[in-house]
Amino acid sequence: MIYPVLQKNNLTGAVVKTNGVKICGDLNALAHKVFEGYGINVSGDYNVTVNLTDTRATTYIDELRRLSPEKYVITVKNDGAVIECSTEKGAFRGLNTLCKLINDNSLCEGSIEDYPTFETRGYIEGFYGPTWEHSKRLSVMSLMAKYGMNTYFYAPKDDIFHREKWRELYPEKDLEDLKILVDYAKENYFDFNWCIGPGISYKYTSVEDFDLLINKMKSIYNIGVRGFGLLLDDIPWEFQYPEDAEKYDGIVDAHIDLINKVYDELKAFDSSIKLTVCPTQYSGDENGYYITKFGKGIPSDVSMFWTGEEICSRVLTVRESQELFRSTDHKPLFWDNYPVNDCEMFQEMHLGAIQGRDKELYKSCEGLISNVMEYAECSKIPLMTIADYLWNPVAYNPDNSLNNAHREMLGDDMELFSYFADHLGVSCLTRYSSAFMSNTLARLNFLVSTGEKKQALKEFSEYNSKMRECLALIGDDSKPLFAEMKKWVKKFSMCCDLLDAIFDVWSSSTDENLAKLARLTEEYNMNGVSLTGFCLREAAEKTLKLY
Ligand code: LTM
Repeated sequence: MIYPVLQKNNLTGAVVKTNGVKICGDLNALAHKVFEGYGINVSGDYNVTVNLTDTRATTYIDELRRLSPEKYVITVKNDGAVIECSTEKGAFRGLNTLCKLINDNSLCEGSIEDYPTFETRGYIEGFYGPTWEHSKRLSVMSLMAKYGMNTYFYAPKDDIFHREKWRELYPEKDLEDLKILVDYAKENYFDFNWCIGPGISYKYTSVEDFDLLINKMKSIYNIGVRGFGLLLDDIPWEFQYPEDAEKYDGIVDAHIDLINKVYDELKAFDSSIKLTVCPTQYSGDENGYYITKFGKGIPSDVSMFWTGEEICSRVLTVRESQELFRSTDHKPLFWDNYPVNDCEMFQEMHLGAIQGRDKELYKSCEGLISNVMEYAECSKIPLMTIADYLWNPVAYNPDNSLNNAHREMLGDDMELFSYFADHLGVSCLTRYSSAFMSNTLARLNFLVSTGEKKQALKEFSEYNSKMRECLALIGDDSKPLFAEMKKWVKKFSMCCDLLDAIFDVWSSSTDENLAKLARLTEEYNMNGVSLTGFCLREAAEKTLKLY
């Protein structure tokens, strides 16, 4: 099985064995690059032909009633496969699929017709906290391109040239790194959007500020960027300068004026430029005064971010999306605040699969952009599930998608890792404790209360050994993924100590064992890092009372 799930998979014939491919047809260099990226030998004898053909079959999606440059069709025969598509993007997607099938040993005779359901699928570095290292940016983008995402927004709140020093141009080195990222995005068929958030100090009546803003955008245009974001989130609702308050009726009027002026200036400069904006009210009531006026006041082809009914929304629904369109004349471009874990969420680690987004959301929105965590390696796990959902929401299954993400990141260690990850359930999507732990503790309690203490101790000991095995795995901080999770690994280690202490009291309730359990319980409760919730505390506290 490969991910994202293919839309129409008719690979039902005999298994095709390849010992490497021979690349023919169009886009030879691209095909070489993709196969080599998957470690597939390109001096083999299995013919792979890419045909660029702009036909109905390669461009039109019947089910969605729209055209897509990313659609492709693959025919697989015993002696070769043909990828048909209308653009390089389509070829890139088809080649990725073929590579995954070969590496998964699931290439069979038959055909595939595949295309993305959501048009805009991507992520934003839009969080507060340490910005991603340059190398991490490249690494995440490369992986997400393999999973079919196509859009990236650069908007780190802690890049001072994005907000505080928005008037200043980037230092040379920063600009060089940005250019590398912009070029990398092109190679990976990503639309790159660079964002600026001037609102904390922007003077809406100042010609000088306007010129500085445009000048900054042009400096970014010069490194190849054609997508821009003007973000007015998390800025004061009140005017900062008396001249602004005098000129405009309200803050929304100033925002509309600014956006229209920026848009006109950019379009006059290069009509291919794309603008996305984030309003100051970006969640909640779709019919509020600000957002209604804002949406109707800005050009209809400017994209508008929206985070849903909440800043970090448990669900995103067709209903709210349609309502926003009705009130603002803009389909939302969802800024999905998952897996981000900044601000008040800094003690949580969000590794779960995306859920709670309507399967038909694509019909009423422009797309979905996920706001990531400051932890780039960790973000890859939920991002893969988001990419799966966006490509094929009908076939999306959170558990299967998450399993695949674990396999991608951890290979053979995926099972052990999934036990650990199960303890990190708290996020805006769900508040559940670890199912693994609560089921185990419930079973142990049951055994004890029905007089099966010996069996309970046996199972408890097995469980604790498993937890220790997990700890040994994640304790290896030479691995980038685990290095990012130190805080949660430490808490998991406390969790293992606490479980051992409960076990010791169950085995022998000496004063010494009870005192140790009391101390570890307090230490565990005092540590604010979010791991399992209630069930472990309950087990510890009940043990202290009962023994
Ligand atoms: O969500 C938006 C539009 N803005 C900020 C983000 O920068 C931040 O990462 C998230 C999560 O805390 N919340 C916001 O309000």
